Amino acid sequence: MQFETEIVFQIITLYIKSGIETCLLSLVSHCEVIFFCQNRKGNMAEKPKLHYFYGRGRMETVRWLLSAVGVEFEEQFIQSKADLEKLKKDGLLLFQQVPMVEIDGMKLVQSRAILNYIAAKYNLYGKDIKQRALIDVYSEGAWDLGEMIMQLPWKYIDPEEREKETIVILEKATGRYFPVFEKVLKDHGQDFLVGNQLSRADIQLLETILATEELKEGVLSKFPLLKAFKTKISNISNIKKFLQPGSPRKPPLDEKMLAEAINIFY
Ligand SMILES: N[C@@H](CCC(=O)N[C@@H](CS)C(=O)NCC(=O)O)C(=O)O
Repeated sequence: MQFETEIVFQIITLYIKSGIETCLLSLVSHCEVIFFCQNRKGNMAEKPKLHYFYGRGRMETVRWLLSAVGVEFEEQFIQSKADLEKLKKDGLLLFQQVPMVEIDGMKLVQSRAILNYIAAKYNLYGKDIKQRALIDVYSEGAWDLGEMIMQLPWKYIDPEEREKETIVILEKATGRYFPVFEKVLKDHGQDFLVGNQLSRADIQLLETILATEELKEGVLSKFPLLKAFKTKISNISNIKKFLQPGSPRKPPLDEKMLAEAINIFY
């Protein structure tokens, strides 16, 4: 503000000294400077900061949504129990849990609350409350399947049990979840799940489809519309970028990452 006042003062002085034309020219260029500075300030303040361990877990969908809308973010990785304890001791985690996202002056926790906020802020939540309800229904369906996959290495340490559970999950994917989404796409014949525009439901469904395919290639073979949906959503430019190597997208949890995560949380 001080800077802006100073510029106005300079412009008045210029008007007195050199007349209206020089003064107007100067006004235009100074306004550009002010807008540039304000924009930079705004953007800097808005860059969200994600606190989680280096893994997908309950933060991955947050990374997906932000990336899909082209919002850059920082990641503060929790690498040890001590890192997590420090966040707790500093009073930064409302329920002593992560994910936590610093965004717009808030320290948001609860993964779904974080996703709701991002979806609402970046227009991924439909046009009215009915669309929003439908988007919630589809996102929650995708989340339920995704959560089973995410928890697989945590819950089933024994390889044989993990194998058995993988089969159960795949049966649920192809018997319960994918048929619903295939039917939705068939019934309205549109490119997106709700309201013929991109919403969090499309992004969350794509995330879950890809995670399911990591369990078994070709799992979409009986779902032609979901296959086409996958290709279409994957090719949206921000999403395409996110799917390329070097993006903030995290790999599936391997044994090493799992051991590190167990050390942090248990
Ligand atoms: N309902 C919460 C659950 C969060 C949660 O369970 N976080 C785990 C890591 S994924 C955690 O912080 N565990 C440490 C603890 O509970 O002390 C959410 O969805 O964000």
